Amino acid sequence: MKLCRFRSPATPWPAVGLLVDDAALLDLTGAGVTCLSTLLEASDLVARVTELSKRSLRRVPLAEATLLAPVERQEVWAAGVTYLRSKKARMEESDFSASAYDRVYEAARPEIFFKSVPEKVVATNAEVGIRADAKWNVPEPELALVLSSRGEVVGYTIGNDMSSRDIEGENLLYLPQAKVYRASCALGPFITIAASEEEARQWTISVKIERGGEEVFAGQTGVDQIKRSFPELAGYLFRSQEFPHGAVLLTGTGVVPANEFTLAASDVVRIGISGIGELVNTVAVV
Ligand code: DO4
Ligand code: MG
Repeated sequence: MKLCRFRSPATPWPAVGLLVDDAALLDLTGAGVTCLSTLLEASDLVARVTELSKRSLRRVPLAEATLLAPVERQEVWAAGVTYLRSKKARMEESDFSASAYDRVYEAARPEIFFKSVPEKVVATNAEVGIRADAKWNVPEPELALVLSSRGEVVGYTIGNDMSSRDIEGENLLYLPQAKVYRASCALGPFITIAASEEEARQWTISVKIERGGEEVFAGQTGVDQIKRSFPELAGYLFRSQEFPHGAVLLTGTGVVPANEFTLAASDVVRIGISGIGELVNTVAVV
């Protein structure tokens, strides 16, 4: 079951939708559901959405809908160095920080950093940013855990943790600048619910980058390569802090292009996760 936020010619305000037959959205407004983060708080979410799916609600063809980022009031955080590939890439990027990456990969406490407030998250088909003052920029395709205020994993979406590798590599203390800037976080298009961690670990994550219609990078990994369990990551995020509206937690990247590669303006980044869909964004210098 896949939920989303969308607009359509008949609903120019953000509405909550349920994907049906892979081709249409059931507009949940008619059932009184106007806030996705409130719906995600339901203690019996799967039963509630199953019941909604049986109602005779307005159907909007997917082609007529503009999909919005599936966050409203949730802060977005990100875990890092959760895949061996990420640890190796960061150690290559900086002698200065290599031991920090090596240590955090093995440590009990994961790396977790703040990524975005919801209003700064970009949706599928919108532009993601590369910093004007950075020279080495990459997308980071990541599975994102959608967490309730109770810290439970209630769904999954696709995240792009856009990153400036030269800024990050120059000094670890520059990490917030490498990670948090205009249009540096994309999420969407759907939130898949009713999948266990065991099922999600069978999904593949792929990324394709196109430049002028040609593919300039393609890579793939599996969710099963994430070193830490989902409750472990969520548990650390929720230590000593509350998220009254829930939170989104990106789980780290396992696909890193070769060191010679950097994104350019107008590149198209396509991130697919088999159980969720495809997040597509064009790159712009910001
Ligand atoms: O510490 C650097 C960031 C790590 C990260 O974002 C990742 O592994 O995905
Ligand atoms: Mg990342």
